[in-house]
Amino acid sequence: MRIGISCYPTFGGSGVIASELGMGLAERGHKVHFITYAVPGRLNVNLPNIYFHQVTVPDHPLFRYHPYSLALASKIAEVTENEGLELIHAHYAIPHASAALLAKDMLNDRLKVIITMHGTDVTLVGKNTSFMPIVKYTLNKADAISAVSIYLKNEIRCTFDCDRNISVINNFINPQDYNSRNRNEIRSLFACEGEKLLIHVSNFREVKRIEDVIGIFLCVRKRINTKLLLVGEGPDLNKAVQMAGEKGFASDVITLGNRKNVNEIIAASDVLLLPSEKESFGMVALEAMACGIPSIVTNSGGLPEVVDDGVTGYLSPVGDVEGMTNRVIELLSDEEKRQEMGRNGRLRAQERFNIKDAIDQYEELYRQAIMN
Ligand code: GMT
Repeated sequence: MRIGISCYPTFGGSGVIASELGMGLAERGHKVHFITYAVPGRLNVNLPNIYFHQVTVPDHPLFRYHPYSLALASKIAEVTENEGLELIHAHYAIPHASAALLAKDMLNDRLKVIITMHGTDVTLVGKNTSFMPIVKYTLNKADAISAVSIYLKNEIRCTFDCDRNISVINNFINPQDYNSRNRNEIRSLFACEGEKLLIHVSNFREVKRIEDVIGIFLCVRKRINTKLLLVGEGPDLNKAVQMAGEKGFASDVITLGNRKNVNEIIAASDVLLLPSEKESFGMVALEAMACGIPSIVTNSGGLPEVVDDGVTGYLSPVGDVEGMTNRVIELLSDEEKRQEMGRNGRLRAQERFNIKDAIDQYEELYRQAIMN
């Protein structure tokens, strides 16, 4: 197939999934064209069958807000004409899927539009009154829709009163990208002998409850010699550093920014913290499982579909800093248990969330959309 993919080219889970999917499809012989404003962080453009088309928005004195969606729609239409795309797979409803529908209209329907809803495009952005009508329209007009968890599928149904068929295709990992080969070497960059390492990876937005990450770390730090790695960038990152600094632990919190080798950094840690208000899926918890690292997560949104409570990590109520602290201390004090949970997680990630199955499911979704 000749496939277009549009996504946010950032380090967030939706960009990671779009990139890994594209590379997996290319490996199976499909021609995959990425259409976005920058090369996605995880995409290897040097692979056969992978192409990149940059969307640019010219500056103009009349533009108070740059019309990226329109430039994207024009680019999708242009690439479809030039490369004979059969379908475009849009990750995140706004603006990717709505722009793809506009391109489809420009091409007199000669393009199928497949949307994968990722989470905040439903739970935050989609619910906003400025966007609700366009997301609803987009869902009604798309040729096929997928959601990354059962939770998200149900949210789409309720939020947009949507009775369309929605396929649940879970996020996935490629097992060969996750190993602990460099664990000791990377660990020694951050922790001294005998020190433990907690890790949090996110875009540091309100929904991630960064104050709980720091609250848990500070309580654990009182009992066990521990450092905290913060990977990613976002508005609440400085708040986190400040909170730790106020308690005199600034030097134990290590900020790493966005990292391409996040897999290796997670694999070098002991426990992942993800105390989010809500996650449609929680890609980083799956990545931690694939690395053999247990996670402490909240039992909200799609997280219970990813983390098996007491088997691959622990689920706690949102805001239960004390409960999550106790779980972390339990794991840091019992290396055998921590490793056993890690092994369970790795196995579950490989068996239940394998890239091969996910690509099979996406290919089937594409075929159905093309046939209809
Ligand atoms: O809005 C975000 O938080 C970023 C967004 C993304 O683009 O990666 O994350 C969402 O999609 C991920 C990939 O499917 C999921 O793993 C995350 O759980 C989801 N974020 C939320 O639901 C908050």
